[in-house]
Amino acid sequence: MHRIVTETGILDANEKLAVENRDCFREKGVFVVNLMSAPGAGKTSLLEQTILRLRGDYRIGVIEGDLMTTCDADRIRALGVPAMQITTGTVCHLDAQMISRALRSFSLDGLDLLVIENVGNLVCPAEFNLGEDLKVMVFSTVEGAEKPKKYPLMFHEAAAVLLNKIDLIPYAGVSLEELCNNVREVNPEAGIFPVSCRSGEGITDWMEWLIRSIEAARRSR
Ligand SMILES: Nc1nc2c(ncn2[C@@H]2O[C@H](COP(=O)(O)OP(=O)(O)OP(=O)(O)O)[C@@H](O)[C@H]2O)c(=O)[nH]1
Ligand SMILES: [Mg+2]
Repeated sequence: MHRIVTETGILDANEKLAVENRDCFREKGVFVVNLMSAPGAGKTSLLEQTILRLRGDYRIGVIEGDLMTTCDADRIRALGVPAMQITTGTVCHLDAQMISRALRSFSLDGLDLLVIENVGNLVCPAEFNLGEDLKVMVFSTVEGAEKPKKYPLMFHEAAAVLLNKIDLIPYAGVSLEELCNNVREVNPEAGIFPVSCRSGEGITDWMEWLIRSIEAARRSR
């Protein structure tokens, strides 16, 4: 009972800060994506593919969340995109307060799109709103078709689910059809995009979806 009360308090406090972050993003006119996945599913690889295709038309910024190291921010900066690394130490997700603090030193001025790459974790990040417009999930297909049913929260929260590493499906023996059906069962509304960040297969459909989402948000502001 006490544990439930405490968790509710933490999530309520987070929600208030997430609203403040959202107001800040709206004021600056920046569209914000919270990119989540289990460790190593391909978030940074997807970001690299996305940046290469989008950077001519949209000004992009990235906030990276990891327990340790600046590896991912370094990969993004190498593409000429401003990136800030948040290192959480032992905390397995980003929360709204971490983003609020990061915004004190990371300028949103002139940005069209901010992508926040969350800490690699299949559960906790989905519980914490950051003030984003959209949550997007990357899932590594080789982890198995049953995972959406076993770990439903992130699949449920995501507006789009990218099923990455489809180039490895022939070796992993996973049924893409079964995986898609399981994602649909957990989240009938989500956009589902089978992709390979290695070969580039399927990335065009994801890009079209993302651009449509950015433009729809712009029109509604
Ligand atoms: N074969 C194959 N490998 C991929 C693909 N996408 C990513 N990888 C590889 O998977 C590994 C992890 O990719 P990352 O992009 O670093 O994954 P991540 O989700 O950002 O990882 P964390 O930030 O540590 O959680 C790297 O070795 C990538 O090269 C893909 O589509 N196919
Ligand atoms: Mg990464």
